[in-house]
Amino acid sequence: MKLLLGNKNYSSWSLRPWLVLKHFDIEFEEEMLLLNGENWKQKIVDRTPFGFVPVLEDGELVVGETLAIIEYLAEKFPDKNIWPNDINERAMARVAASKMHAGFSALRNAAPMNLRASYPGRISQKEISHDMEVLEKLLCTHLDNSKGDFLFGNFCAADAMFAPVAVRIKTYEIPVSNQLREYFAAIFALKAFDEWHRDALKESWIVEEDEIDFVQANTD
Ligand SMILES: N[C@@H](CCC(=O)N[C@@H](CS)C(=O)NCC(=O)O)C(=O)O
Repeated sequence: MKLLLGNKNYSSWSLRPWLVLKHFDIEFEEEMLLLNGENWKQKIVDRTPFGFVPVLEDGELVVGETLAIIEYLAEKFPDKNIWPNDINERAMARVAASKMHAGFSALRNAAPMNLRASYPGRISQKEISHDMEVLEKLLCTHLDNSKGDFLFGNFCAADAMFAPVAVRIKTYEIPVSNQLREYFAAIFALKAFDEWHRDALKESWIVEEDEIDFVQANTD
C-alpha cells in the first residue's frame, strides 16, 4: 500500500490518513507529490484521480478523498478499531469526522496549516468565531463523555480528522478552552504525530498560497 501525500508542513488533508496508518501500525509506503515547484499541479493531476492529495494506492485500487481512504482502511483492518467499537460512538465519531471534512471552512481558509510557523494574533477572531463556537461545542461534548484523552476514549479516526485543527490553533495561538487545549496536547503527544512533525520541520519548501501574508493579502 502506498499513500501519495503533500508536503508535511502544509498538507492538512494528508496528515489525517497518514496518522491513521502510522498510529494503527499499518505497513505502507509514502510518496510525496509536492504542492510547490515547477509544474506541481500537473504532476499531481497526472498521478491522482481528482488532482488532489492524499491518495491511497493498494494494488490496482486507487482511493482518493481523505474520508474514503480512512473508511477503506477501517474495512481492510477491522481488528485495528480505527473507528470506535461501540455503534453509537462510531456514529458520533463519523458525524464529527464528516463535520470536519465538510465544514469549518472559515477557520481552514483563514488559518492554513503551517507546522513550522508561529503567528500569534494574526487571525481575526471575528472571522472564525462561528467555527470556533461549533468546534468547542462539538469536541467538548464528546470529551465530556470520553473515558480517555481522545474524543471517544482511545485515539480513533475522528481524532485524526481534527489533528490539523490542533496545529492551526497552535500556530496562530487561537484562544480555546482548557479542555480543548488538553485534547490538542494529547494529539501532539502521539508518537505518530511527533514523527510527522519532525519530518515537516526538515522540509524547506515554501507553499506561498499557504503562508499567512499571502492568504491575508488575497482575501477580501
Ligand atoms: N476533499 C479532499 C481535499 C484534498 C485537498 O484539498 N488536498 C490539497 C492538499 S492538503 C491538495 O491536493 N491541493 C492541491 C490543489 O489545491 O490544487 C480530501 O478530502 O482529500
